[in-house]
Amino acid sequence: MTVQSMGLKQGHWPVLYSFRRCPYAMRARMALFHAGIQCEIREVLLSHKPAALLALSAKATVPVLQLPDGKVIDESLDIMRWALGDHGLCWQADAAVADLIAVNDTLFKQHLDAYKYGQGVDVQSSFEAGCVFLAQLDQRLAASQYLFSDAVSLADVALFPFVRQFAAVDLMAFSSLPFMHVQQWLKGWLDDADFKAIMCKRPPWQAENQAVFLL
Ligand SMILES: N[C@@H](CCC(=O)N[C@@H](CS)C(=O)NCC(=O)O)C(=O)O
Repeated sequence: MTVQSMGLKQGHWPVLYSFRRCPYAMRARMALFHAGIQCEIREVLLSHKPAALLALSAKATVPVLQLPDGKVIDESLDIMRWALGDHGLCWQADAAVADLIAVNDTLFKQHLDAYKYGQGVDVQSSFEAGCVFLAQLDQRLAASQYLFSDAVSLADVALFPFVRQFAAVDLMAFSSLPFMHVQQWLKGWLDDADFKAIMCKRPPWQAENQAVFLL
């Protein structure tokens, strides 16, 4: 779907404040791209957040989606649900899916940050704690191609950017894990054409520049 088919004039499409490497922003971009929702991408430097972003959302995290009617969605999962819900797409997104995403966004994210940034606790114990979650994912992926079935679920798209980040801390350590299914699943996402498209590099957005980059 294009902005034109959504009945929008050029310049009146959704605007996504995003950060290329942020896993929350990746999952939002994946859903928007999958739904064919053309929007303007404003690449944000987290160290220099633009005033326009701060004015939209006091919590000042990315991603933030501003709709042409002025509505603001500043949680990645809400952006995904908006993109998919409003456009009749069918990634499984029931309570079980939401529960797994919640574990990812709380426990796994904590272990990931501690492993990645060596925060406080021992890096090795954070790695091992993260692996407990990966083992659960591996069990699921041994039973089906994706986390809940042989079709993509919201959880697959919501989680893989975090698993990607975990893997990237130490690729050798990740590839040595006995989690063949997770490794294949992640590789599938990294090779995915939509993922390659949403990872396209863009210069940081500046209010005074007129350049518009579309997703
Ligand atoms: N719950 C939020 C979390 C978003 C989030 O924490 N994003 C990070 C970047 S990966 C951020 O913007 N952090 C603020 C900062 O670094 O100043 C969501 O799902 O959208």
